[in-house]
Amino acid sequence: MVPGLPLKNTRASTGDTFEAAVLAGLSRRPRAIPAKFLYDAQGSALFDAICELPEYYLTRTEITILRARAPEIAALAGPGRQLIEFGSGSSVKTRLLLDSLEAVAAYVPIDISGEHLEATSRRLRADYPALAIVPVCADYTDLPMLPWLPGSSGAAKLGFFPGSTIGNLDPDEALAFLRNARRLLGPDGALVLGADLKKDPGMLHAAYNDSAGVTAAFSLNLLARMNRELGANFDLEGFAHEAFYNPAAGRIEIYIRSLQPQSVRIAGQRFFFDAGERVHTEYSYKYDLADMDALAVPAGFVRTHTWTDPGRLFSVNYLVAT
Ligand code: AVJ
Repeated sequence: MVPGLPLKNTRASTGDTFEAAVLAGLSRRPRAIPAKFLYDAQGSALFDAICELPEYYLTRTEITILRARAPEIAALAGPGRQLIEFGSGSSVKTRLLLDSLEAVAAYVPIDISGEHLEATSRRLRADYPALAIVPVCADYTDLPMLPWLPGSSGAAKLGFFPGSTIGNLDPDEALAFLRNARRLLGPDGALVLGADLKKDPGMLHAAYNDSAGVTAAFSLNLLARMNRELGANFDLEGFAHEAFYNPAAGRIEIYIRSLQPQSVRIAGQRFFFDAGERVHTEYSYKYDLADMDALAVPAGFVRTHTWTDPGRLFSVNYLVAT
């Protein structure tokens, strides 16, 4: 075990750079770029704007559930846990747990963005002066170990993975993530997992095709990011956001579609797009409770509690290590 990973000595990711991922993703068929690259500073700001949209019910519904159920979650978890958050961002939802959990041994936010981690940790330290905060700058899908905390080495761990971020992972990736989370959280571990529920396809469609066009801007920011960072020359007017619910697969599928035949230069290479050709950017899987169990059980968890809203739009699940 390594003694408490200091922020500066950690690696953001062992995975691909943006350039390598783009060149590889546009060179294969079907074309696809991993969703994690949507979240540069501008993409993160656009995602925050998505969360405020009337059609995008996910964030506000989950926050309402967490606010109502935090005392119950805290009672289940018991006192003295280390709280481990996978993809902590601005830790807004975490505060709801921190306000109810008793005698938290340490809070370990894991995030790929070092700037987010530093700013968020600074704000949290001001508001929770007694809390030990140990940020880890890493890709949470690919994390070999948690920091060794001498002060709370025996503490049981509570994982937190809100936001239906699990929906971005395909079933194999979701299982691999949960297995790794189970390993990191240990035999006394538990996980609070937020997941968007299956529902009326019309409502799902609206959530990913908002009338203000913010989701389209979020998608197309991937092209703008290539222009900014990879010297690409995408004309954003020549592409469109496309999102629809695939009921057989239980997921929203998101693509960027080329509106005409065109040629684009990216990092010194030339790429041709046919009229109508698509680049896949995101899946957003929807989980009913049977889907959740089918994922949790083979990963070494049992779902003991699920909380939802009156409209059954979103679920917050309590999984316990088996
Ligand atoms: C952050 C993965 C939960 O799937 O709803 C929102 C991302 N993409 N609108 C989702 C997203 C377009 C979001 N997650």
